[in-house]
Amino acid sequence: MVWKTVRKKNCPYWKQIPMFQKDKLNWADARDSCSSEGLMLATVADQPNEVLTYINANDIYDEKSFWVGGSDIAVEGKWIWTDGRPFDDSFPWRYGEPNNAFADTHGEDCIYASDAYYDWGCHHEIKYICELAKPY
Ligand SMILES: [Ca+2]
Ligand SMILES: [Ca+2]
Repeated sequence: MVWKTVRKKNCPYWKQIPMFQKDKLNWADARDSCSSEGLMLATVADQPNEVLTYINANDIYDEKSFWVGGSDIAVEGKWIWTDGRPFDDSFPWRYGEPNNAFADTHGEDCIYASDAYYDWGCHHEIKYICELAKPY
């Protein structure tokens, strides 16, 4: 995951932060929204716990649920990142997740970050995290 480098006003230090987006979109529209700005829906494979820590340690927004770039849309139960990488066995899913709830209707094929990671129906509209598409 490539984080945006920012510096707060009057702060001498640059720091790396995830790019949290405030608008609420379904997963596919969130992915397209990131793409339209030359970004990618965030692949948090390398720093999953750092992202959770950031969400929960910072007063980002009231509702702390954000789409990130992974899904099992193609093959149920086979989670892959939008950059094509598979999920590690050690990925910090919430206990009991992913559970593909509502499997008889829409199922849960997209992943969001909150206090942990959950699968959820891709049609829900929530905030999301983009990342830079390439290192710089
Ligand atoms: Ca699923
Ligand atoms: Ca779930």
